Amino acid sequence: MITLHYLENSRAQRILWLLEELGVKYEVKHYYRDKVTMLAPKELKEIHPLGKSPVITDGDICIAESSAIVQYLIEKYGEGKLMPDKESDEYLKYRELMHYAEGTIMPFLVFTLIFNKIKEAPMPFFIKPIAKAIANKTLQSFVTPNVINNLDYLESLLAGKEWFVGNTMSGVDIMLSFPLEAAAARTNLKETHPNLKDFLENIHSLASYKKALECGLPYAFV
Ligand SMILES: N[C@@H](CCC(=O)N[C@@H](CS)C(=O)NCC(=O)O)C(=O)O
Repeated sequence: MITLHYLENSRAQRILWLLEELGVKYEVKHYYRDKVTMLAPKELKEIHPLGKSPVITDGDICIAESSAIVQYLIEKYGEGKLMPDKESDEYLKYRELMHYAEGTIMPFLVFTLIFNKIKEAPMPFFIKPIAKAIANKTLQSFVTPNVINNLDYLESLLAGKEWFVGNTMSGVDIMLSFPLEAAAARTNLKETHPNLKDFLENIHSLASYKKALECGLPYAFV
């Protein structure tokens, strides 16, 4: 039996969506963030030493890292669905974007969160203007231009099409749902990146996505 270790308001939502899309039997174990630090509870470290979510167990197998989980589940249970043929050119794009979701776009979105938090963090009054200036400068000169560059790239991949790889839904769409939902929470995508906004509206209308929302814990990104 597959068990998904699911932390509230986390990347685990996309794994739940994948499990629903695959139509496999699974169970979900829920975890709650610390109300002050927002970190995961220590029980998650008993499942995997990193103590992050998502993590899945499947019999004796334990896998962390969303993209590794997505690939494992699709290859083991997908019966050919949700991934291109391994010999095709599309498979190369699929693999690239699988790595890209957590390896490139996510770090810039996390930097955005961290530098905005620094601006609001409690600190001695005489340090606050300096910390704020450094945070603003880093956001303006490095972080935000990179977020825009990545959103522009993804927007271009969806020109005239519904899914990121080929013309059918794949694991890449599932992987990219989280960074795009995180970006949409801060940006008016309808104005800046309409293809990405349409993509989000499309996936949010799927029965599998709606069922996953029902089975999970609060997910503030939708
Ligand atoms: N690259 C990892 C990131 C895992 C991760 O950082 N998960 C966050 C939730 S979205 C987490 O567990 N945060 C709680 C913490 O850091 O204590 C993945 O894609 O699975």
